[in-house]
Amino acid sequence: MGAARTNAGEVDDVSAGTSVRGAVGGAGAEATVYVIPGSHACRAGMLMLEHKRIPYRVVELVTGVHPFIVRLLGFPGNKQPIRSVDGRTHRSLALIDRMGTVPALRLGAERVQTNRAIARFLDRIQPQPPLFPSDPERRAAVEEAERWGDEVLQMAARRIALAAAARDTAEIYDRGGSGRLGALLSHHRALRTVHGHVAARLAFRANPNTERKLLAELPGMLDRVDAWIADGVLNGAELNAADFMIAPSIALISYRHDLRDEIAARPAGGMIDRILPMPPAAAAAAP
Ligand SMILES: N[C@@H](CCC(=O)N[C@@H](CS)C(=O)NCC(=O)O)C(=O)O
Repeated sequence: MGAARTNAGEVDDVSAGTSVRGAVGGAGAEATVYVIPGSHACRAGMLMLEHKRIPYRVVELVTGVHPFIVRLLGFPGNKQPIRSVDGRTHRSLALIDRMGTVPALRLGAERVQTNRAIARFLDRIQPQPPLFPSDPERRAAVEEAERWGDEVLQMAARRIALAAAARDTAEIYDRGGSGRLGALLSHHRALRTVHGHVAARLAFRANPNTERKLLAELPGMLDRVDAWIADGVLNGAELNAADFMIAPSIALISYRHDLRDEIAARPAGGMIDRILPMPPAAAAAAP
């Protein structure tokens, strides 16, 4: 089904988290997050758990069969499609959405899917530190950025990265074997290539035509992120749910050699350096 590891090495203060675990989940309850390797969406969920200092176990599922596995694990999936490509949800995407997406979080008896639901669930069970500002106006601004990060940027980032990887993995950092989000799709190089092709063609329609349009839209999307940073909605003193939603998508786009410098030169580049710094071992893989 997948490989399990704890994130003990990744959370600064596991002992602080242990007491939290007892408080939120009852005796023995442990947070488990089901993911696929290198997923920007999954990293958003993991970052929120780390923000809350809730220790969690990561179970990596095999990419491609993961929607079926999360369903078998008792997650409900989505009655309505939650994602679209070029303004519509085609049949294979609708099927995957119905089966269910990752990140999928299990904590005690609770099972929560989608980052927006996970953010609200985490704020409910453990209010501190918050994922949303308490001031209603500032909260509305963060929620707007979070929604855009979920509905627009997350899919655009996935398709922009997939379009390059499906053409030639040499177009992305370390051929997708390492980077800010780790190895993408699979830890095995050959499988990564296969998954990339299948995802690009079947699920996400990432091809030279759609890529042209996405790349034309990218500067506007990055401007939007930079404007939110300038307004203090993103990358402020206290990070929030929108930061954790958006930073992994920018990090994924920056795997592309041809886009990395443009991102690095922007405030959005500073944001990913703060939230998702390049792991030292991955930096060594730089060309
Ligand atoms: N936007 C949702 C969905 C996340 C999402 O699309 N997850 C992907 C992994 S990156 C997934 O499970 N996809 C199923 C598939 O496309 O096969 C969220 O942030 O929770």
